[in-house]
Amino acid sequence: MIRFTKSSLSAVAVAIALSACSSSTATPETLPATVDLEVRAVSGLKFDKSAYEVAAGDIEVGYVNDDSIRHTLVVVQDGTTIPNFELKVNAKGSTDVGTVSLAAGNYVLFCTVPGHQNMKADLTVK
Ligand SMILES: [Cu+2]
Repeated sequence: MIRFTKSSLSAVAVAIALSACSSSTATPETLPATVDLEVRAVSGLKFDKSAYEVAAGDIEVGYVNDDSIRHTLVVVQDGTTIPNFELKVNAKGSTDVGTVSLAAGNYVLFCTVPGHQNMKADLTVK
């Protein structure tokens, strides 16, 4: 028989509270309608499009995993990854949302998971 003491129950409650707050980005099951750019990871180590386009400024990016393995999303310009922005979708159906500030220009979307170096797409910001 398992007996829960008061202290073990509060430890569980703390663990749940911590896990709920451990990610700095929200992970809703569906993307908010407000996203400026929606990117989906699909099977075959690809994004759903080979090229995306969005208006310059603070861009809210929504990332959806339609594949069965984990993927990430970063933005690269001239070989340099834009700092402080990385979305992660760990399983099929996972979503992640984050905001990145980009000026007009040409960028590349890229997945950083080892072996996924061909998983990229052009991003035109105008
Ligand atoms: Cu990937």
